[in-house]
Amino acid sequence: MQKSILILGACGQIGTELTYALREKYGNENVVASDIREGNEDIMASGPFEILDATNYGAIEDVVMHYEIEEVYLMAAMLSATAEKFPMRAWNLNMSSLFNVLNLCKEKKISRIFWPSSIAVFGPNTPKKNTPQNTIMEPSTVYGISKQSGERWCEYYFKKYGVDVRSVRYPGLISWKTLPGGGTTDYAVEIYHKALSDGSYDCFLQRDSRLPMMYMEDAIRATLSLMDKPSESITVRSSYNLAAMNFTPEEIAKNIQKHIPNFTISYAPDFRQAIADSWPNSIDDSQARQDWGWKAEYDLEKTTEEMLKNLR
Ligand code: AKB
Repeated sequence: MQKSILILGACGQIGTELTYALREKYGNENVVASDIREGNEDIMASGPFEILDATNYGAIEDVVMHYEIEEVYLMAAMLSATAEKFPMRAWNLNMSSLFNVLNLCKEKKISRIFWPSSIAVFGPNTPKKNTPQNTIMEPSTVYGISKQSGERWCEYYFKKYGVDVRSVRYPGLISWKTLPGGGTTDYAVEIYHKALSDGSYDCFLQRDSRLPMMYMEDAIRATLSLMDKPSESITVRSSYNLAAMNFTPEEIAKNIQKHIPNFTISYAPDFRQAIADSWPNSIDDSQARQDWGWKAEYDLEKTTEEMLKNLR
């Protein structure tokens, strides 16, 4: 099937792998990667690449018109830890980029949008275990507030203007191809790098902080699968809960020790501990399973094997 696609934030942690997957599926020339600055050379060389600021409506519109774009994946965002340091910049980036793509779709310049939400939409008063699709949402972080507001706007644009926007609440994502930047779940990637380079890791979360996580391959598969489904099968237009595994820093360390017996971990919780404490331990994703057949394939065991094998 032919389709022309634009990815905003293509050089980030998810954007990079999404670009590879979409180019593989739809052909390099049909997938325009863009970012605020030059980044991953492979992404820039393997297909069309544009320097694009996701907060600039006019600039996005020009690229959309030039390449006759049908679908936009908006992956540009400021994540939880960085957003606590720059609240207004985070709010501006996360919200204005979303309004830009929602409005492009409302104006019928594009026909479909993917926008990622996060487990950060939940807050301290949300049930922590098996957090349901519909529950108390009182996020206490800037990032979480922007994602929850974004979800409300997505649903509003769908109901009011028929905008075909689709979304999942990503848990912490683990990949070996790209490093994450500015998130609270980043420790679960750093730990593999440090285990191999130093044989030890000083974790910024405490030993028993349980958080929902997912291997990147699962996250990309979920994203592509949701975007492929007929509109009628999508009953959630805010954002779908999505789950794969959950673990604590101590559990991931023990798992790594099965492969690197001398690996040691120490704990020095910083400001990110409070963010982690406000998020769920595990997620109920039965709505996504029911509506579009979602099922994760990677558990912690398999993730550790893949991470260590590829990073070695
Ligand atoms: C973060 O830690 O901020 C992100 C997220 C869970 O959305 N990885």
